[in-house]
Amino acid sequence: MQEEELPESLSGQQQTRSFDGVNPRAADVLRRNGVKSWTKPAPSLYPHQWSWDSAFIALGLAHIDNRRATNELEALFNAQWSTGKVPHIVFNPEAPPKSYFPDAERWNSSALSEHAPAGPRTSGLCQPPVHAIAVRRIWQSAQNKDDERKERARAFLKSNYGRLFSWHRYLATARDPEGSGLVTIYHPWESGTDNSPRWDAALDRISVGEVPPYTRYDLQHVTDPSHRPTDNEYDRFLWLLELLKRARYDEADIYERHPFLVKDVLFSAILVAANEALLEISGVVEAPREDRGLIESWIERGRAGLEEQWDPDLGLCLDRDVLAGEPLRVRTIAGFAPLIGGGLDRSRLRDLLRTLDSQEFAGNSSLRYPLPPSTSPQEPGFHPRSYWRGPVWPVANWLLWWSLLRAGEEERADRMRHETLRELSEGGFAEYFEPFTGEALGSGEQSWTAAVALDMLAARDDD
Ligand code: 9WN
Repeated sequence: MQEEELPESLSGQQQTRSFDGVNPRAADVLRRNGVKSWTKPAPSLYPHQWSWDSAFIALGLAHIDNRRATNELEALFNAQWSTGKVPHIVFNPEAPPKSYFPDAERWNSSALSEHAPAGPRTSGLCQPPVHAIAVRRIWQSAQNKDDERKERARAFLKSNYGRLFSWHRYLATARDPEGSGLVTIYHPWESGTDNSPRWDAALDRISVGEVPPYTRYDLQHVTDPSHRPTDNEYDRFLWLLELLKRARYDEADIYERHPFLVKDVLFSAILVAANEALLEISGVVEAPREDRGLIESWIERGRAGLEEQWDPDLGLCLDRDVLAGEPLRVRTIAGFAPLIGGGLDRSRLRDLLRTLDSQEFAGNSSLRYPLPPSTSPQEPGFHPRSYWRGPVWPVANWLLWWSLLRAGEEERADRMRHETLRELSEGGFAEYFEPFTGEALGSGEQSWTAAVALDMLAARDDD
């Protein structure tokens, strides 16, 4: 890769530098974390396959090894439930004992639900649907390769389109019985932003019952356990899991009595963007016309649902607590959901950019790099070192960077890309970063961090 020029708006402030070393280092992380046909999110903290991690990993792998990228997603979709749900964890039977909790035994999915796959053991939850976006990247990156690789990519799209479609249909129906365009989550783990203050109010309302005894193994893999979710939060997480098991993971039952039902705007916006990708994929595979009509209607409904959740005072989009019938008024990166959902008019785009550039997010003058903290430093629930309560997460930067590009905001997108790569080239491929110091936190050698770096680096060559 060539020496990279800074975007014009940055050139006065910093010296031109190159990210030459980032690509091979990122590729090495993915190689080292590789297990047979899929990739661990991190060397020891996360020894199984995680759903949205795998989607980001495939997005990065698409630039260096298309076959590994397709294998990654196929391994995940081999564990899809018959309802269409793609589980948030597929357990690795060869993971060391006592390495991650809750384990397959605790979820007990296949014994409790006829919809769980009989083979691979899985959790009973799901995570944001980045997968179709990764599949489209696999297709795009094969376009400048030889005919054989193009054909292989087409065959991959054809054999996986049905799985993607049923995954999105599950989200549009079982997870949105109201037809609101917004996805309901049953557990903070489904949001991917586990202990973000987004969920504090909804979790506080829950009275925790008897949770069977458990030992947390996550705390032994991190340098400072106080950054991980607290024991109090874990009790709530585990209590919700018990309730899902009592409902035998039955959607209607869960919807009737589960105490945590939240319309997650970030999840919903990713679904809208993924539906745009699916629409394109449906064209490549010549899917039935009815499918295309349905996907288009999901996109439209999703955008309308996000618009309903707009808070003009905060200049952000808010999650909605279904049971309390109220928006969850917390300023986090999830509030930029409409940018990710796309299709915005100029004035809504302007509103969102104003918030993004403000002191509340990337414009905060104390930041080490002008990158949005996961929670605004002006929120009472902000914590600069705690999981999703303030640190900068490179995958979140990727989502915003990619969405800014789609919105035609190239200069801002370039800045986001450049600053993310700068942070990674200086701090390594950590799980997340302290926003004011840039200190690398959480697990080191996090796969999706390496993967988004690969995708950002490739943007200069491919786009
Ligand atoms: C629970 C794997 C996953 C990510 C999530 C992140 C974290 C798990 C945990 O790690 O969640 O699913 O144990 O904290 O919050 O986004 O997919 O990297």
